[in-house]
Amino acid sequence: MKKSMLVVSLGLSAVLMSGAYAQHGHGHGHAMNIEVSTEKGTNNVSIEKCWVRLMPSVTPSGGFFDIKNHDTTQIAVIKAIETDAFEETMLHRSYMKDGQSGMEMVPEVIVKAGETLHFAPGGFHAMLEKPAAGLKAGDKIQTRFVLGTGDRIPVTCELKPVNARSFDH
Ligand SMILES: [Cu+2]
Repeated sequence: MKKSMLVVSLGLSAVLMSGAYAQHGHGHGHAMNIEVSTEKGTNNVSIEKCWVRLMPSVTPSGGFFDIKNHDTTQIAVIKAIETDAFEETMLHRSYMKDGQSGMEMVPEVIVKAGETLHFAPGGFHAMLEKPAAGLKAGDKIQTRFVLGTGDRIPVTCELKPVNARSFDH
């Protein structure tokens, strides 16, 4: 009897999860093969136009920004994003496969020498979960971008409402 109730409650949470993802425009996808770089990359990196689409706390919020690699000879490696404003942060990538959108976690993001990589809705994004109490659109949060070298770059990110589409709009 107890066992069957457990099964029912697990089934319900699975339904709730998929509902949350659908609302967020994401589905579950199969992980692609991703190789982790053996290079540490450069420290000559800047992060601009960082913003977070702040969702109700049960739904993960997306973080977006431009990463500029100013080094014309080396790649830049982004390993993680740290912040006290959210309990969990992940690097994610959205993709389309067979007409279905999905997203997956990536262990790092590479920015080619001399190039700028745009994190934007529908592509690479930071996935931020479990916001600190009281966060609201218009607030600014402090984050640290962790590079392959182990260095951290402090970045201020602006929280924006659910209908925000970019840093400027
Ligand atoms: Cu995501």
